[in-house]
Amino acid sequence: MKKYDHHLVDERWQQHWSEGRMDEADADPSRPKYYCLEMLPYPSGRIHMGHVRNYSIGDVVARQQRMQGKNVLHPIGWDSFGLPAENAAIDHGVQPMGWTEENIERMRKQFRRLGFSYAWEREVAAHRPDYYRWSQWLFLKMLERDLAYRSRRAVNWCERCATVLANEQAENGTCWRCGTTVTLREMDAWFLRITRYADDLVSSLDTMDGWPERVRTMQRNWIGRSVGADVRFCVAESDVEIPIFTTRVDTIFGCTFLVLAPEHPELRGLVDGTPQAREVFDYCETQAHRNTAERTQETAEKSGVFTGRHVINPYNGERVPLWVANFVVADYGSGALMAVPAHDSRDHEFAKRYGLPIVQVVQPEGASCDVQKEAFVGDGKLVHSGEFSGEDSKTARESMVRHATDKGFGSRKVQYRLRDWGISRQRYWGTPIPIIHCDGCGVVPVPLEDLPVVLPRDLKISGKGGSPLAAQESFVRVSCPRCRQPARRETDTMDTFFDSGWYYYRYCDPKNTELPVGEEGNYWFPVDLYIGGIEHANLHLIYTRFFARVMQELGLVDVKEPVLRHLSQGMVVDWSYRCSEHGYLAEEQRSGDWRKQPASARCSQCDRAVEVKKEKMSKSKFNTVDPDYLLDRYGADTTRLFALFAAPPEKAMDWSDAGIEGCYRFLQRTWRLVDRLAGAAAAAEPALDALSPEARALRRKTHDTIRRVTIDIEERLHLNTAVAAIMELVNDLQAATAEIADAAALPEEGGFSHAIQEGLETLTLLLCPFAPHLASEAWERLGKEGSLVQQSWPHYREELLATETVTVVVQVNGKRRGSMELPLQASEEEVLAQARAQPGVAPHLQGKTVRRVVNVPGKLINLVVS
Ligand code: ANZ
Ligand code: ZN
Repeated sequence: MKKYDHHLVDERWQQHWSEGRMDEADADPSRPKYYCLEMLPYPSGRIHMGHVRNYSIGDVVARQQRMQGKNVLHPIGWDSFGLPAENAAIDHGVQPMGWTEENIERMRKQFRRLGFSYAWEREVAAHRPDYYRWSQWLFLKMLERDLAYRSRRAVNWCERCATVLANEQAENGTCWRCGTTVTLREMDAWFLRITRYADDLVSSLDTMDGWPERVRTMQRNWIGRSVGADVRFCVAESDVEIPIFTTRVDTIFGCTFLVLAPEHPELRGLVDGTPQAREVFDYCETQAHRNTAERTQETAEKSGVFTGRHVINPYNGERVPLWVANFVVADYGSGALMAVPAHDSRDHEFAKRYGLPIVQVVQPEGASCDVQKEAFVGDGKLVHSGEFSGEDSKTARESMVRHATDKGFGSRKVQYRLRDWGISRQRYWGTPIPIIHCDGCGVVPVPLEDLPVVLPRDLKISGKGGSPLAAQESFVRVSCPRCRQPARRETDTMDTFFDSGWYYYRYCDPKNTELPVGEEGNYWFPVDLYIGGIEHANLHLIYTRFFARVMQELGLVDVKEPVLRHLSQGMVVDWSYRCSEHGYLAEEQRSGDWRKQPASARCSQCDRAVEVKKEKMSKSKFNTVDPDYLLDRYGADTTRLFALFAAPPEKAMDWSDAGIEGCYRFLQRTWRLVDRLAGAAAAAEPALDALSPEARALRRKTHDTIRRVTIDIEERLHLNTAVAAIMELVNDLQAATAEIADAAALPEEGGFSHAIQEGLETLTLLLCPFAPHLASEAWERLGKEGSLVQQSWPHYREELLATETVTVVVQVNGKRRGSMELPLQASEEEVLAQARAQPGVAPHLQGKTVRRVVNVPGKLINLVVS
């Protein structure tokens, strides 16, 4: 007997696959393709359990699709630009290039050790000139189409990182990387006009049924399509007009004040020189220090000041005061709103605080309410609304917009929350934006034939005083491509989300020197399955959909929605231990029997009881498990199997030491089973009716396992239950052969030895996507020809699935009146005879005639009587 030595087995098969180029793929229009994609990792230098999980899921699908005969593209690459490399340079004086390349090398080794079947020949990395050259090319093509533009804007600024942040990187008013409070700053920056596609990006979501509803909902909210009206209010004693955006024009007769954002462009002109000016400007000054996200949170305190001016409501000519307040967002709608405190909670809170009038104009249907106490925010019947009184809200919204359009003071408006994508970063380690600034010619694109604009190497990176690129004279000085006069290079680099927005196109054609992607893209696209974390639902996954539209417009790849099916995998969680005094505790800082009983843990420094909970694995919480340790101790297959078995892919996966031990024992048991029963000559398949009951039961189990595992992988993506089904098969094969010493002792009668051989072979094939190393070894041990990973996926046979008896429900006129156990092969006459004889059925047939019989074989018989 040979022992299962995971070190030998892992290495042996990894070498075999790579020597045979078995994971590489070549476009071949004569074959059906499958594009299995996982989100590309940031090369931090070490993989974590989250990676193991994500990539194990993808690998199962890729391997299984190959066995199904598909031409599978399963690539990997590196999201290798970005802050950490630069921070490492600042902290440890290393060069980002060397640091990044070393990290990639280390992680590539780890991925190989896990046996992931990647097409390594197609590897891409964002920081390599042969990749970012095409990021620059795409940027210039967008510029040609007015999809990229430069604009001066108040941007989120992180003092600590000395960089501009996208809105989404400054959620809750803090920098997503370092947590520093974000401030606003006016700056020239580059934007991508993603809003051009806002409508299409929302409406197309309805057809994307291969995506989780949760992700689609998040994107709908993120893009935030609101249908409403633009209405212009005139400022009294002035010729200034203030447009407002409202989704509730039906409430406009209840507007008791108008509110501007502190940054509103008309504000200064309206109050300058008035007695209120001082107070208003002071107020705006204090608000400018607080960023929008912080200011407009539901819970944030609402404040404001009266501007001293009034505006005229165009519907009724009423004069209402004009305020400035913090809860109005400068870059949403028109940066101004009509306040209707009776019907909007925010406005209500504000009106209460400043003693402004609250006027009800919508009456709830068949109920009463007191709008002085609380806003009524629903639809209802209009009151005190002039000619519109009596209409219901919905109708009124339409007739009132029509009225505004006819009179010329307003119109229908669709408003999006989505903003154009600011891609400028004042950072070194990113794709240089290929632009030259010339005093004479202005903004000049770098000619396409001059690409790439190469990022200079070996800079001094101190982390202080803005962009290191701007300080690099040899980079900045250039002559203008148009007039040849001295000019300056753009020193902003691109947001790394640009790099990761299109990388999966490059995989299709990674060596193309003419285009970012050629004709091959049309063969491989769309991506059949894309796996990644829910944290990317809004940004990355919206950007990829934007890029697909751009690619289509550029005539490169003719696919609008780039991803057919998306799986957002859950987190990997484990216990964390937090002391109120000493923070998260590392293992050596915990005392008590915490390994067995987490809840009993105490802090070894202060002996306090600690807060114990399941949290996402993270280094800062000291609750990570090192994949390298698992690979050393258990090998690739156990590590993969546990990552897949512990939970359904989209749910959180709870780490458990016992769980991984269990998987290890399962694989050893599987090996011993195969090893013990392998070696006999292939037994012939007997006729079905010659099968003994045991052989029949075994074969039923085998074929039912094929059915379950296939559906679990291909349809449900429930890889945990697929593993469970394989485990059951091993148990049954083991139980059936418990008394049998070796293959020679397998009895042939009744098809037993054939059933066992079929079971073992099937087991090996089904296990292949999950534990490919051990399964390959087992395949060889069974004396089978060829590499396991190149075998065909097994098919189940319907006739072998049949159980001996089935439960048939009996109905009379559609009502259930009983049930009976019958042989599966029972004929309709037999079923009918048995049904009539059922004790619960006979009374309902008395004195009636059976007009019709509906027989659903194996399930149900319905007697229609009258
Ligand atoms: C009057 C009104 C009455 C409103 C009412 C709501 C309820 P969504 O659905 O998110 O698009 N609004 C408009 N511009 C704003 C800005 N720059 N900052 C903050 N709020 C703004 O929200 C649209 C509503 O948000 C608009 O409809 C407006 O308030 C407010 F009973 O107008 B509403
Ligand atoms: Zn010039």
